[in-house]
Amino acid sequence: MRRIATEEAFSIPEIAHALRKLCESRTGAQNIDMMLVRNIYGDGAGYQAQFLAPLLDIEDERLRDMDANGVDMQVLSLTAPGVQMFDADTATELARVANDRLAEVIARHPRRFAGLASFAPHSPQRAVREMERAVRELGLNGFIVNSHTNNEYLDDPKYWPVLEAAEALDRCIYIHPRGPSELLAGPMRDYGMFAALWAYGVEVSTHAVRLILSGVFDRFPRLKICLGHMGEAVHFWSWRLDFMSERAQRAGAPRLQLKPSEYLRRNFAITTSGQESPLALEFSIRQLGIDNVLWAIDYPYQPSASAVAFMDGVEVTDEQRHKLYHGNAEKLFHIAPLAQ
Ligand code: VNL
Ligand code: MN
Repeated sequence: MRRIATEEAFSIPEIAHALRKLCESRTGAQNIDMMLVRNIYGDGAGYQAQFLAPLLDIEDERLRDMDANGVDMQVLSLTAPGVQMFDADTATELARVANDRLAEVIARHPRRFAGLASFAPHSPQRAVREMERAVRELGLNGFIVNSHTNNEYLDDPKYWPVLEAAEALDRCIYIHPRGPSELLAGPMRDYGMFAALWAYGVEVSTHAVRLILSGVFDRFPRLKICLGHMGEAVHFWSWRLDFMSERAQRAGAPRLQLKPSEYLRRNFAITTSGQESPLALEFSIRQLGIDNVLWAIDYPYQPSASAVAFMDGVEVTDEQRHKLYHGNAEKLFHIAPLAQ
């Protein structure tokens, strides 16, 4: 059984270095992303400092971990917050370097790695050029964006060129979490909620609902958005989103051609990164359809072994397991199927 893991994080020394500089230059900042960045890239005191080495390693320990756990391929993406905390010029340049590096690694291990391209949303025109280069010249498999950029979301018309490019290039945009935007962040500072425990899901689910309700999927009907962490629970709200959005439209919200639940089935795919609940998976398959659910680990933040054990063990048909483990990923990310 070919296993393709679809939300697997990496970084490069240039970006780790730039993030470390950011920690030093904004020491007083209470910004949640700075808490996150310090955790990994700061003075080594952060509780997540152990992730820095495995993020930077792609071809040694990572490949051994994949071999040991029967993971055939990782779809790599530049880890959060990506390039989005830097100024537009720095972000544009670092995205380009990260994409080049990614393409080089994939060229050396075409059966082991695929990759999602980064871009700097804060400079939409240059982002579009990088997206085109990433697909046409580098052959990358899709795009990654770490949710908001300077507290703005992709439904903002200034970002429509990015959505248009993704649709035209037929590559999905994977919306990965970062620390929540300013006004969502306040209540997330306590009890360890600020990142993967809770805040990440609030941030990305809010982003997804904004996209749906703004009507961008009527403008870009073939745009595909991928959400990790079992869809950040957005589809759990399908019925209520449908019901309440009708009410909101009657009260002046943008008119939508479809119901939110219909956009979720048509324009979204979700992955199981960092969510090993069989019940949540069963619900997701029934709500979104088996073709829209993909397996992921969230390496190195989550262990490969339990992610494999989870997907090996869930009670689905063989045909469904094939789709979850690789068939859907091959289609969504344009990965060549193995010769029969
Ligand atoms: C992620 C997941 C990041 C779990 C984390 O810390 C974490 C991620 C930065 O998916 O980016 O603990
Ligand atoms: Mn992740």
